[in-house]
Amino acid sequence: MNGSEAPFELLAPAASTAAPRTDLLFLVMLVICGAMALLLAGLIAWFALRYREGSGAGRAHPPSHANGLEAAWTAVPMLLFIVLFGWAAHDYALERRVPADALPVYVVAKQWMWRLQHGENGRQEINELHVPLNRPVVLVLASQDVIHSFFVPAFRVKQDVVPGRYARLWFSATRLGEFRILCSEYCGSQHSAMLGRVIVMRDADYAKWLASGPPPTGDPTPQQLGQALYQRLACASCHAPDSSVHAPPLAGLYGRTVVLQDGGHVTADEDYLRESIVAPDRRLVAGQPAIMPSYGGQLSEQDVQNLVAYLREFK
Ligand SMILES: [Cu+2]
Repeated sequence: MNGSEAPFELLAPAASTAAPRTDLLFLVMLVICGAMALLLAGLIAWFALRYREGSGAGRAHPPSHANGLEAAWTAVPMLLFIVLFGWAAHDYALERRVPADALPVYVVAKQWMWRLQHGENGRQEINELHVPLNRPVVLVLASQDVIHSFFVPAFRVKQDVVPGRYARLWFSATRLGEFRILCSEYCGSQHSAMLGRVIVMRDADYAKWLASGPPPTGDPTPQQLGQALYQRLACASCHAPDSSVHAPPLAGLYGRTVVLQDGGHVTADEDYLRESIVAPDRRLVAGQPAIMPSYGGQLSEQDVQNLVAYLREFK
C-alpha cells in the first residue's frame, strides 16, 4: 500500500494512527456545524417569506415566551459541546502521551530548514525524515531562531517549535510512501520554501537505511557529541561529586525532582536541563550560590540539544 501524495487533493491521505480519529472528529464537527448553518439559514428564509410585508400571516397574539424552546436551544448545544470537548480532549491526550518505546529523533528548526538527527545512531538528515512503518517515533524539537511549526498533513500532527524550549511530537506511520513536511508558522521571507518530506519505509529497509549513513561507521550520536562537549566545557570540574565547588551532581539527574531556592519543585526534564545550561540563575537548586556562568551565547541550539541528550543517559 503506497500512500504518497498526489499533487492536488482535497485532503492528504490518512497515514498515521492519529489520522483516522482526527478525521472522524473533524467530520462530525463539520456535519454538526453544517446542519446548524442549514437550519438557521432555512429558518431565516422561511420567516422572511412568511412574515413579509403584505402577507396574511396572523400577528394578533404573538407569544412572549416559549420556555420549552428556550430550554431546548440552551441544553442541546451545551450537550453537543460537552460531548465534543470530551472527545477532543481524549484524542488530544492520546497525542500528548508519548509511548515509552518511541524512537527518538532530535530536530532543530532554523530559517529555513529542518535538521533532523536520529537518536538511535546519530544519522543526520536535512529536510528529510526516514521512519519505519507502524512504529512510534518521537520528535524532540528546538528552534534556533524564530517560531516554526512542524506539520505533516498526512499524519494530522502539528507542533509549534518555539525558541527557548523543547517541544515534543509523536506519531506512528501506517502507510508506506512519502509525505510532505510543512512549516506552518510564518517564519520569514523563505517560509514557504521550508519544506521537507517524511519517507515511511518497511522495518528492514529502514534498518538498512539507518546503517548506511556516511561515514561508514555512522555519524556520532547526539549523546556522543554531548559527551564530547561535556568534556570540552569541563562541566565535571564543578559537577563531579568530588569537586571542591560542590555544584549539583548530574548523574541520574534526569527525571528526578529538584528542590529550588524558593522552596518550589521542578522535574529535571529536557526543558529544565536546557534552561540550567543557558540561564542557570533562573531556577537555582536550593542551597546553591549563583556562580555558574551562562552558556547561552556560546552554544548553538544543536550543542545544547546534544548536551541534554547526553545528560538524559548520564548515570
Ligand atoms: Cu519555519
